Amino acid sequence: MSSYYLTTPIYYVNDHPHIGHIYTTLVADTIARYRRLCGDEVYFLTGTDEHGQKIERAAAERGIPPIELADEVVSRYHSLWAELGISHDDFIRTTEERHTRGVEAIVARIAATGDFYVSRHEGWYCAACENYYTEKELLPGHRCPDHEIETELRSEENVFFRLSKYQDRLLEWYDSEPCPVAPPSRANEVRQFVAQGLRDLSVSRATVEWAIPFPAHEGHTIYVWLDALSNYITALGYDGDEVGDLYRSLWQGDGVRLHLVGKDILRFHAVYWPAFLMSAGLPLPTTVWAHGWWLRDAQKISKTVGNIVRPDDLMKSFGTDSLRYFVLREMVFGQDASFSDEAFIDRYNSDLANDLGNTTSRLVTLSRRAFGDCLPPRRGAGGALATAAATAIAEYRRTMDEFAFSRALEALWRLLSQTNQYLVAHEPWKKLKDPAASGEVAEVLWNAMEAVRVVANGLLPFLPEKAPQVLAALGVEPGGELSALEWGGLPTGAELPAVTPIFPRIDKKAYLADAGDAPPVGKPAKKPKRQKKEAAEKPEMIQIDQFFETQLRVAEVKAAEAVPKSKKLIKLTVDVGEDSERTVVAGIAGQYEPEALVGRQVVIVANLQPAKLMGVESNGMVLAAEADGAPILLRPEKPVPNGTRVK
Ligand code: ME8
Repeated sequence: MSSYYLTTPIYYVNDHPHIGHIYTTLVADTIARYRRLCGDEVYFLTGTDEHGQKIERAAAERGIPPIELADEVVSRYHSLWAELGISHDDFIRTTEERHTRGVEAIVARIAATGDFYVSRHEGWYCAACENYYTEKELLPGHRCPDHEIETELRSEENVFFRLSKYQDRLLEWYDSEPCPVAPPSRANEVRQFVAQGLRDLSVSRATVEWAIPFPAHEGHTIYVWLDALSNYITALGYDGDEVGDLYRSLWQGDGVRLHLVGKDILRFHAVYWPAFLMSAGLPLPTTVWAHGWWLRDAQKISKTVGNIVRPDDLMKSFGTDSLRYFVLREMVFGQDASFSDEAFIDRYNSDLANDLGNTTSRLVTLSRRAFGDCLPPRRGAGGALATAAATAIAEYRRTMDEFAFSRALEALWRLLSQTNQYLVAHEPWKKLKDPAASGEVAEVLWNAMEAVRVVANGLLPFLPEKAPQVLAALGVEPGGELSALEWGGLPTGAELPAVTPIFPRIDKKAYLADAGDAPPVGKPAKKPKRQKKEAAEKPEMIQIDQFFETQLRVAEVKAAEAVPKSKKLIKLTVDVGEDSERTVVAGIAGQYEPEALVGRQVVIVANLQPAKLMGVESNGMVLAAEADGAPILLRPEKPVPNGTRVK
């Protein structure tokens, strides 16, 4: 068993987390979960970067001590990581004593090699990067090339680190096999930067108090990046000569030492950090992997730029696994990607609700119907679908090893689509009542469900909450090893639980609508105010049995009243036949008076999950045609008995 140590950046505590921080951490978590399935001894570290001017200033603006701000943001990180199912082994804070001790030990080792000297320093300082720039690196107006904010011209006496001394060793390191900086385009950038010549680096600050004091240099504190980067080994118990077991096995052993970072901080990880380690005579990371940026309006999503996407709304509305799925499917790892709510909902509806959720529930429904609430007995060796699964598994494993997460997910979705084609070719739903076809139905359903089981096992690193639910729907336990991906793991004839929706469809219009309360009809998700956008939606094709999963019935309105405090909603009491009445809430108040509705027949969706609208529980949805944004109610051409099925 080999060790696999992986880290995220430690995040600044000057503000609460946003989608960018979530992304890196989700990627790390997905890798950690995958490597555990591969049988590696995984150790996954994340944490927070709490010193420096940025934090000092943010706390001052709030009128609180920096540690109070840090405690507040750290608790947000802890709860967010718990909500997202992040499976980290440790969370380091740079204000912890174990960290401070380790940083002092690293600084002492660098000092012992003679790589520090004191000199006067003048440069353009960006407080957001905590970094000096030369004039030619800046944007017009002396603005920071990363944050685009104005920098300050500063002059101070600093301790310098002899970075220039490590230029050749760094270049040699980049040329080692396999290249320790990835992806290759980023390795080239770093190589070019270093090859141009390195200037020594100022590693102390005379003006920043919220930092670790620089040993032997009174009045100076340690540069926040030297402090922060050290977390990767202080968290393992690096403490000078007295190193702990974790450090020994994970940092000195021959396993993987992987730093995942955004491209904004590649230089710190692929130039400064290895140079510090070389100077201190300590082992280097095996890989620094820099991913791209999440953009909004073509700009990096960032606290400093102020165009952030907060995860809370999305997670509350659609569940954390859907966010995990979206970011890993949508971003080609290494490149930039754009975040939008629309893209999020489209992906959710087409991939999760339709391809994965509907395929699973259709198969379970068919199997329960044909085999007395059980899985079919196994027949045959799987044929073409087993071959397709073997191809998908091989592609999945190869791409997971390369961190090509979107391609790994594509491979699984290709198998889902092949499964659906296989079902369409065999049409088992037409043969359920034919005893002579029972063997064929068993074979087709078993194979299709086995393919979905394989997909769900492949999804375990991505969807730690939902993938086990898909497996449970198929009557199987999640596999703890990668071998669970092999064809043949579905039991034969085991009992199947009744179908419950795993990925309920999102009403995109309702979510995106800029309305105060609810959309005209239907079940709205709880939503923040948003821009109304009409997107040309491609219709998705469904099977006839999917349509029949929706029960449409004629109902008669027995009573109607406006919902208090709502401009749009009317509460209807409807009779759906056999003397059964229920409440349905409809967003039609702009077009209809409640009294005019009494006695009228309408068409409702009768098997919709109940939903609360403005505090009133709605048990169904009234159908209406939408003309110029206004709902026009449907009714049968002539009266029919209440409860009549519409198809
Ligand atoms: O830089 N897209 O912390 P930080 C993708 N404390 N990823 C993004 C992103 C975006 N728009 N915005 C942020 C720091 N990230 C230092 C790190 S490590 C020793 C010290 C992610 O809070 C990405 O991983 O600014 C980026 O590198 C990191 O958050 C920066 O987080």
